[in-house]
Amino acid sequence: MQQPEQRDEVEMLSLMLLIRRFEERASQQYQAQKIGGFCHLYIGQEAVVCGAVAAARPDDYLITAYRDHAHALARGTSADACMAELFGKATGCSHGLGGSMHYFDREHHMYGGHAIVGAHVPLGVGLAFASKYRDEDRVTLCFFGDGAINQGGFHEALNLAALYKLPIIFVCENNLFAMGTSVERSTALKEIVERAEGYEIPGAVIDGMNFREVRDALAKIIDGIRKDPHPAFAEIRTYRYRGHSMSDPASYRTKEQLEKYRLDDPITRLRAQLTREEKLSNEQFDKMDKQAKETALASVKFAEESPEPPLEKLYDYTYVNGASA
Ligand SMILES: Cc1ncc(C[n+]2csc(CCOP(=O)(O)OP(=O)(O)O)c2C)c(N)n1
Repeated sequence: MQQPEQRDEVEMLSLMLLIRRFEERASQQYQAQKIGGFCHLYIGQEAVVCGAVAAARPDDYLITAYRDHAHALARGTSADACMAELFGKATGCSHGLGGSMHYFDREHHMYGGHAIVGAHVPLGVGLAFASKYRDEDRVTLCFFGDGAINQGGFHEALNLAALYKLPIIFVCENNLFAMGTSVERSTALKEIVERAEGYEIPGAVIDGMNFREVRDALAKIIDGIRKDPHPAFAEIRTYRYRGHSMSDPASYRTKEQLEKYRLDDPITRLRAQLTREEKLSNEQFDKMDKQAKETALASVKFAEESPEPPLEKLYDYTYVNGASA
């Protein structure tokens, strides 16, 4: 049986850097019109998925919404396969047929990449049901935004997960906004975590700008689920620095708010923690950052040089044929 990833913190910092540099390159390529369709960046939220992945086992199921580049990279999908997917190339992680919002990597147990707000939450419950049905001890990590918690399917999913005691952690990445709508304007509850109480699901509030806090809090919750299957809910408070998608100037929020969160940057914070504890030198950090930038740049070259998917493949991969996950 696979063990938790136990990745060391310097390695996780390097992963956060890769995610950040990858998305900066993606943004540049989008502006150069090399990438079509939608493109939602995760910049600012890196500690959430990295903390979660560090707390979980590589064979635990993971599912998320459309802001999914980081979730694939954190799980081990290569930057090449991620960039090629943005370019719509056959070497992409969804064979170039999904694009930014539909990353998929079965080998790394990353089950999407879903564009309809809240619609994948019941799918996450399905994954958790599958592990219970097959008597596996895998936990499902189901990520979604604050915009998903008022959708009908979300409530049906939580109810079923509680009723069947399914091994799933609902991870709400509360970045304060659903497109341009702030949580206060969309949600009757003051505290999102209280949503879980209505289903007798235990909940926790976690600082999503702090990698260590995310990892440690989720490790405890996941450990509890593995020992005694049940659903849990984590509201992870975070912030996206960029607009909702590439076409959003984000005029609904103040410069001061953005600046406040930038000062609390998850990469800077983990770097400072490690430096203070003499686990990381400035030279090491610079080297890791240079490496992340080179990997991101190389992924653009890989994507550019990759072939388009052939026309006859257009309807392939909609459903998995045969084999179980
Ligand atoms: C059912 C549905 N309604 C509306 C949309 C349009 N839409 C796309 S993203 C989004 C906001 C979702 O925000 P949130 O869930 O908080 O995630 P975040 O973008 O903050 O990661 C909306 C309303 C959609 N994709 N699906």
